[in-house]
Amino acid sequence: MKITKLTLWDVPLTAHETYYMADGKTCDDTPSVILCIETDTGLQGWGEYCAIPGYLPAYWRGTAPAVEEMAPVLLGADPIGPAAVMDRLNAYLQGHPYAKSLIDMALWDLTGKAANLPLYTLLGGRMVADMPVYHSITCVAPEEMARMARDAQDQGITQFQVKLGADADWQADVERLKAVRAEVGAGPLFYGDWNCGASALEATRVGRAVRDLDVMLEQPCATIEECAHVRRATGLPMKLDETAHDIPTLLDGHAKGCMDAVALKLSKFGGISVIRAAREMCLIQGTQMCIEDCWGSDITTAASLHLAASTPARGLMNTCDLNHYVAPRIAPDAPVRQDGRIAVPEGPGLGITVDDAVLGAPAHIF
Ligand code: 0XW
Ligand code: MG
Repeated sequence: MKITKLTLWDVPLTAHETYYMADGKTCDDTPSVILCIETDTGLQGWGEYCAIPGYLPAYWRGTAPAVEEMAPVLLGADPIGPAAVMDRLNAYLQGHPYAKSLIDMALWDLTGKAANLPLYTLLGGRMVADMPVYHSITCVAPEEMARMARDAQDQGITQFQVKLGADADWQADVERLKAVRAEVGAGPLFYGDWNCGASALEATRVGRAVRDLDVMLEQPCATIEECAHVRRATGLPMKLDETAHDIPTLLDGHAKGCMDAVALKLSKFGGISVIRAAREMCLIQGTQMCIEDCWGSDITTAASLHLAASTPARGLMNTCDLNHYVAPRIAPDAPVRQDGRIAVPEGPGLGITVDDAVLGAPAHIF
C-alpha cells in the first residue's frame, strides 16, 4: 500500500458553553485541522488536531506547513506500521508533536482498516468494558460552577475538573473548590486545574485552605519544580498536564514526587505511537492516567477512546469526550457519554465515519 495524497481541512469548532481558564485562555472558537491520508488501495485514514491558543507551543496555522514539510517522507510510503513511519518522520523533522499527532492518528486508522480490526486490538486488546469520563467545569462564579457540577452529576458523572485562576483571586479559587465539593458530596474524584496560571505561593495558600476537601491539584504552576514545591507544601495529590509532554518529563515528574496523575494528551506527546510508550511508563511508575487530547471533536475523541480501552483499569483514571463540548460533530457515529462513562468504537481502525458535508472545502492538498 502506498500513500498517494494528503488533504487538510480547517473546521471551526464552537464550544457549547464559554470555557474560561487561567491567563485569559479560552477555547470558545477554535479551528480544528482535519487530515485525510489517501492510499492507492482506496483506504483512507483520518486525523485531527485542534489548538487551544496559548495552551501548547503550537498554533493551528502552523499545522499545515509542518505537514507540508513532512509530505515528502509520507507520499509514496507504506502507511502500515505507524511507529516505523513516525520514526522516519522524527529523523526528518525534530519536534512538532502537534502536527505529528494527526499524521500518526491517520496512520493508525489506516493500519486498523487494512487489518480489519479496531484500533484497541492493535494497541494491546480491550482491557476495560467502558471508561469513566470526567466533566470539565469552566472557571466562573463558584455557585455557577457548583450548579454545573450538579447537572453533570445528575447525568452520572463521578469525576470533575474544576478550572481555577481565571480572575487571579486565590480566595475565589478556594470558594470554587469548596462550592463544588459541597454540591457533589464526598466520594467523587475532583481536581482543580490552574493550567500553569498560579504562583507556587497562591497555589499553596489555596491548597492549604482546602486541605480537608479530598481534592487533587492539577498543574498549578509553569514548571515541574514549582508543582513539586506545591505538592510538598500542601500534602495534596497532584496531576501534571502541560509540563508532562514526553518520556523525559514523565520521568522528571515522577522523580520529583508530584505526579500522582497525569494527562496523556495525544497532540502534546505527538500521537498514539508515543502515548503507547508513555502509558507503559505510567503503569510501571504507578501514575494514574487521563488519556485524552487538548481539544477537538470526534476524531481526537475516538483516538483517545481506543488508547483508553486498551489500558489496564488499574492505571486508567479517566478519558475525555471532547466531542461533548463542541459543535459541529465531525463523525456523528462516534460514541458519546452515557451515565458518566463512554464506550469505544467497534469498527476497524478508529471505527468512526467522517461526515464529508461538515468539512467544507479543503484548505490544503499535498
Ligand atoms: C485542555 N483542556 C482545557 C480541555 C480538556 O477538557 C482538559 C483541559 C485541561 O487543561 O486539562
Ligand atoms: Mg489540564
